[in-house]
Formats: sequence, C-alpha cells, structure tokens
Amino acid sequence: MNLIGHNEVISASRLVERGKIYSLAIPIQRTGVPIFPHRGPPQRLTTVNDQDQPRHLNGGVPSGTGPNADMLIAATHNGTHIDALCHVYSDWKLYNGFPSNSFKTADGAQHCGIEKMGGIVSRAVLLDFAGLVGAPVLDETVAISGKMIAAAERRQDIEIRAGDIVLLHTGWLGHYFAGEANGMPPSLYDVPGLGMSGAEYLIDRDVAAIGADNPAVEIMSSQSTTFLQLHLELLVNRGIPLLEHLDLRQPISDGVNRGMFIAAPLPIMGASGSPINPLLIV
Ligand code: UVW
Repeated sequence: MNLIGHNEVISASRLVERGKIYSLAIPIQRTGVPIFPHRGPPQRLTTVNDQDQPRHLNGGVPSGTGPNADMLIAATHNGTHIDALCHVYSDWKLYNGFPSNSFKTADGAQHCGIEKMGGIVSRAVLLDFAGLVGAPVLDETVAISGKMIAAAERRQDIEIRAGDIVLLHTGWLGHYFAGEANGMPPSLYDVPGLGMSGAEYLIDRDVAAIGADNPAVEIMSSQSTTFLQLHLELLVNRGIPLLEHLDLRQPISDGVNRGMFIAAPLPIMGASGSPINPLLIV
C-alpha cells in the first residue's frame, strides 16, 4: 500500500467521468452467498424492536415511536473482505519478519493488523479472464498466468501501473450464484484463480493490492496438499493485501476496464481481515 501516494489518489479521482458508483460487495446474509463452513454464516441479530419497551428513554416516548437496532456476528473473512498482512505466516514469520506468535489469542495481531491498513484509494484495473477465454467462467483448473494477464491487458486496452489495485474477473461468483439458484452451488475448494506466474507478473508491476471474484484470489484445488501458496507469497513475502469475493459482474458487463477504487477496512484492532464494501467509481 506504500506505493499509493498523493499522486496516485489524485490521478484515480480524475478517472471519474460519469459519476457512476459500483458497489463490489456481496450481501451479508446467512444463505445464498459463498461461505466457508469452518467460518460459519454471519448472524444479524435484533437487539431491540417494537416488542421492547424503550426503557432507556425514561418512558417519555409517544406510543408508536421507538428504536430498532441489531448486532452483527460475522467472520472477518467471509463475504467481501480484505486480508490483513497478518492473515498468514510462513516459516513462523509474518510480513516484515514479525514472529507468527505475535498474533495473540486474546488481542489478535500485535503487528500488521487490519487497523494499520487505513483507507484504500487508487486506480483499479479490471481484467476479464472469462471474457478472454470466451466463457462465462474459467475452468476450475485454470491458474491465471502472466501471459494471460498480458493478453487481457491487450484485449481490454489497459496497462497495469505501479500502485494499481488489480481486480481479476474469473466468472466464478456468477457461476456460484447460478448454481445456488439451481440448488447446486459449486464447491469453494475447487476454484479458478491467480497462478504463480500471474502473481509474479503483478509483483513485477508493483501493484498495491490484488482482488478477485473468487474465495481466495488464487486458484484452489481440493486435491492440493500445500497451504495457499500465493497467500504466502503475496501477503508474507511481498506485503500485497488480497481482496476476496468481489462482485465484478456489473462493471465487467458494462465494459469498464478501470476506475477510482475506494475501500475502507473497519479498524478492528488486531484483526486479520475486515469485511468491506469496495466502491468503483467511473
Ligand atoms: C482463504 O483462506 C481461502 O481465504 P481468506 O484469505 O479469506 O482467508
């Protein structure tokens, strides 16, 4: 994120021509959205409604008047979210060599927590890999390569620059929702996504962050015996945050290839990630 300076923010703001805002978040709800079973569905719980007496208001409330309120219990990594740099560790080290045991049971991250991320504003580049292969979704065995990224840039007439937020459209989220509508949602463990040569291509271009419309940005296979290799390379070795479960369907179908990107992780002290509602403004 250090690659995003004042100039990147100002030049991103100059991309706004139509004033159209795309929300790239999927709804936070218990069913109908991709959810890893080990994290569980979010719970929106009503804490007060018209069944309750608004006692804290000293009874001075006219009949028919009162508050509704609720609370949210949700995994920081389900739904549309961003991974903090403390999310994974390799060789007992987090990004910048901090020890893995600095992520405490009670207090969470002592280093690289999501609260360090602040707000993210930069140019987003949207690359359409489903469009590149001429299918609604990439096959689940496809690892997006450096060559594919170069081909997508050429096809969409856009070049990735330092400080960009690169957003990858694999078609997987649309595929998920289509399957869900038929009662047969696809597995979250066999998913097309970024491959190592694609990651190296983006690293060479000094991108600030990488997002995708799939669960982990990187390709996932239930047959794999290794832990998420690109999470380790991008978060631990390179300090490049990941944005997952982005809904890119509308801007892609509108032919958008870039725009001003805004996302603000919640400043949850010590958290390994945060739900976000990323905005793309064109
Ligand atoms: C996975 O671990 C698959 O995703 P995330 O990076 O959100 O934790």
